Amino acid sequence: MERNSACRQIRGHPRNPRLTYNEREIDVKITAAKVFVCCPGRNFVTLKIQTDEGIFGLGDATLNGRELAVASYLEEHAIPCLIGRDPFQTEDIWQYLYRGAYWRGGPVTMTAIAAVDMALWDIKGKALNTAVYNLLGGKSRNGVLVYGHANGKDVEETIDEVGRYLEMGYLAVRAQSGIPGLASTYGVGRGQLHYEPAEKGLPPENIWSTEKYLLHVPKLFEALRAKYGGDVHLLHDAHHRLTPIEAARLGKSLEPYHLFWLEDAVTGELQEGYRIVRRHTTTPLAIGEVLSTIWDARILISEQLIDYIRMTVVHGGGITHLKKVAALAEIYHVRTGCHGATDLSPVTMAAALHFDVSVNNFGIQEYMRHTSETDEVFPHTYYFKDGYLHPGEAPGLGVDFNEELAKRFPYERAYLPVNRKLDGTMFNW
Ligand code: EZ4
Ligand code: CO
Repeated sequence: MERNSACRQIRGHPRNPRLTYNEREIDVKITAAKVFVCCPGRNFVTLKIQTDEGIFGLGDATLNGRELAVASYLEEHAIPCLIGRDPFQTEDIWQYLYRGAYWRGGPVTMTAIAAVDMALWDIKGKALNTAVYNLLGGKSRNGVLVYGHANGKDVEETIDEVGRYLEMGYLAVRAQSGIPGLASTYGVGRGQLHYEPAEKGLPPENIWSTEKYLLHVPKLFEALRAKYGGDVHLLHDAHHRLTPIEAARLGKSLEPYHLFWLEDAVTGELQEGYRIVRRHTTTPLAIGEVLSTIWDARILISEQLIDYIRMTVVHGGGITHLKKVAALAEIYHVRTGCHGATDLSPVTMAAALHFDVSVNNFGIQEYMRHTSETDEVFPHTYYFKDGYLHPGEAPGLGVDFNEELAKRFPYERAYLPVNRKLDGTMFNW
C-alpha cells in the first residue's frame, strides 16, 4: 500500500500559514455557492461552494428526472443558510440542513444535503492539502473492486458483452439480457458501454411480464457459467419488479450459478418483505440505490435481511450520512455496494471512491463509464486499472468542473421510463 505524504502538511496550508488545524485557528468561511445544470450527454446538477480562502468545493446534486427540483431546493432554501458558515463543520451543517428543514428526508432534500456535504469535504481536503479518504480513516485497501454492465438483446449478445468486460480487465460484471416476447427490458439500452436509461422528452412506456422474466433469467446465468466458469463475479439487477415470493423463487433458481448478488429483487418500502425472500434462498441480496436515509434501511440491516447496502453518496445524504450507514451495516455483516450509474456525476463517483477505499466493510462499487463529453466537463483523478478503481491522490475529492464547457450543454428535459404489465396495469420500472 502506498503511504501518503500529505500528513506532513496538515498543520499548515501551503498557501496560507494562518491555517493550522490543530490549534483550531482555521478561519475559512463560505462566501458564495452556485448551482449549475448541464447536459453533456445527460443531465447533471452541480453545486460549487466558494470560500474566502479562494478554495472551492464541488458537490453532485443530480436526481434523474427531477433535476430542477433539487437545483431549486439548493438555490432557494439551502444556499442562503450556508453563507458565512465554517465549511469544516460538516457534521453541524448536515444536522442543520436535516433537522432544520423540519420536514425531514425524501430524495430531493437528501440529494440537496448530499451535494452540500460532498462540497464541504472537498473544501476540507483541499484546505488540509490531503485526499478526502485520509480524513475518513485512510486507505483500508489498495483499490476499489468495481463491476461493469453487460447488456444484450438476447443471451448470445450478453455472453459476448460479458466477454468484452473481461477483456477490459473487469473481475465482476452485471449481466442483463432481453427477454423473449418483450419489446424492451430493464438494463438493455441503446448504447453498450454507456447505457443510459433516461430519454429526452416525456417518459417512455415499457411493457413487463414477470412470468416471462422468471423463465428466462436462469437460462442466461446457466449459459454464462458454462462459458466463463466459476471465477468471475456475476451480478444481476431485477429492478424492483418482483414480489417477495417471486424473488425467493428467482434466488433459489439462481443458486447453482452463485451470483455475487441479486439486486433490487423487491421494492424496499416494506422492509419486512425481505424476511420472506431471506427465508428461502442463499443468493446474496442487495438493495438501496433509491433509499435516502439510514432509517430507510434500518430493518433490512439490523435483521440481516440483505448482504449489500447500495445507498450512495448523492442520494444517501452525503459522505457524512453514508459513514453512519456503513457503521451500522458493519456490525450486522452487511457490506457496501454503492450505486454508480451514469446518472451520478463524476463528483459522486469520486466521493464514493474515497468512501469505498476507507470503510472496512466495503463490498463492491458499481461503475458505469461516463461519456467522453461528461469526463471533459468533469476532469478527475480517479482511474480504472485491472478491475479496480482508484481515487487518486489530489487534495479533496479530485474532481474539477469546466464551467465554460458546461455552458455548451444546456439542460434538456429527460425522464426515466415507466413500466406497464401486459394488460396495461401501471407497474414499477
Ligand atoms: O436504473 O440509475 O444499478 N443500477 C441501476 C441504474 C438505475 C438508474 C436510474 O436512474 O439500477 O441503472
Ligand atoms: Co440497480
